[in-house]
Amino acid sequence: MMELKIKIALKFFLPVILIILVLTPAVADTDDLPVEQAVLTMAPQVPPPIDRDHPAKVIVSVDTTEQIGRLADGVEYVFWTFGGSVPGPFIRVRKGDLVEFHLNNRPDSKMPHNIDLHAVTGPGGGATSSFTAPGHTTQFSFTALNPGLYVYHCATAPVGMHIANGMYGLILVEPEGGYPEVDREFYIMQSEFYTKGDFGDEGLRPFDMEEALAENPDYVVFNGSVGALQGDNSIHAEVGETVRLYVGNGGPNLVSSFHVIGEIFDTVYVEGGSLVNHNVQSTLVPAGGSAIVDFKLEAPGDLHLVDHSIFRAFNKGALGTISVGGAADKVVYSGQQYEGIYLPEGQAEQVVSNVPASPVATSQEERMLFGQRVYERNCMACHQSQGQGLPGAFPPLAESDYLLDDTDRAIDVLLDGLAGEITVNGVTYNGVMPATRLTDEEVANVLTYVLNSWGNEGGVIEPADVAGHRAAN
Ligand code: HEC
Ligand SMILES: [Cu+2]
Repeated sequence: MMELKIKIALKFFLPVILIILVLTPAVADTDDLPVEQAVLTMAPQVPPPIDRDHPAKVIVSVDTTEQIGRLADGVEYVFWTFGGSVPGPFIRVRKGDLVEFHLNNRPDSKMPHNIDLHAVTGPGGGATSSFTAPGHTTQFSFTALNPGLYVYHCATAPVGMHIANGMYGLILVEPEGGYPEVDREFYIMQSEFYTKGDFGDEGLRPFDMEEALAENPDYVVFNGSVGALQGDNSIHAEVGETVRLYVGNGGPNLVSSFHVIGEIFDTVYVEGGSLVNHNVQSTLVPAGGSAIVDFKLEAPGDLHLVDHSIFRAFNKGALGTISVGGAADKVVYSGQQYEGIYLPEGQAEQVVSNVPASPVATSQEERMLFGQRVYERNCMACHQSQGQGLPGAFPPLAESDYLLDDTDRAIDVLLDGLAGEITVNGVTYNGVMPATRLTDEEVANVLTYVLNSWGNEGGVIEPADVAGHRAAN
């Protein structure tokens, strides 16, 4: 009897209880927050400052993509991204905001992705709630409890690889009342790329796990590629203006010694937090960390952003430019005041030491070895590692009838380049092979290597043969 009563009661009240549960918001007092869509910007752009004096519910929606893009001139890479760019979009919220985050993984992705925002207080920074398979979408919410500039990144296994391929960006949580006003704000994010081959080696370059483990990148860049902040992409400001850089470091491995050549940071929000320092030359930006730097522009000209671990700047890409317009103040900076010849006592002339010549092969074995090196640096990007070429683009050198029918002609191909229609093993190619700038020795070495690799039995080319062709032209 008792049991029956409970059953009836349940039957009657359960739907009512369920309806009440569904209608009750998960976070009790966020119910009446005003709702807004986040303004997202791509680097170097920063969303406008927040002028609210109260929290809001901010909706952020970001797609994850896997796409080929430019890493440097002539160099391409398969980037994994937030929002289709590296770094991902800049997100700007206010302390106390409830952020409703939607992660959408494009249907043409091959990998699942998720997001760990360092601004989140909770397991995985959101990663445990945002694992998203290709063609799926997920949602979670968090309250931005702490103000500061925070990195976000993908944290799907293998985590290092998702970050190395470009999955990071910045989220700014403004303190109540915001940061002091400045004239211009920019979004700068440093990161490294690990590729098969060396810096500048052309073609589509795959990720190199061994280099990543050794923390020895070929590229260290600002905003996702070499030159993303140079030339036409330089950022601009005027003398008299105040500039704020929101600087992040996606890593995955290196710590940045962030510096602007020709400026002093008037103010640094150390590590993107609330500690304020003044009059700073270089500030450390940890992997997975940030800094906010402010400075006033007193002199016109080009300022160069660098990682002051300086080989990264001049040899691996970590260079950017702020071109500053306006009138010069000769007291702030005079420009050059004198230039002349300086001869220390007893020295009549200045000597420049000679550049060492490329090594000279003394045996067939060495010719093959040196030739292989020339091939890997100068030919492999197009003709591929086994000389197999790339269908529709680059003809094969392995068992190429065009090559083996007339090995002498190959010397001219290297010296002069080749354009126009040719037929290799019955397939027509109509591309352009640029003339190489190799020495006689190098041409002989690389051709000898090509003629005796991958099933080719094509004999030997001597430097004298190359010299003969050069003279005949
Ligand atoms: C930027 C890409 C590129 C690079 C780098 C390059 N080649 Fe080529 N190569 C081509 C293209 C494209 C053709 C076909 C040109 C045409 O269609 O007329 C070609 C044609 C050739 C041919 C004749 C066709 C054949 O398959 O036998 C030879 C031989 C050759 N290249 C050798 C080399 C060697 C050796 C190097 C390195 C020193 C080199 N190439 C570097 C793009 C390249
Ligand atoms: Cu990912």
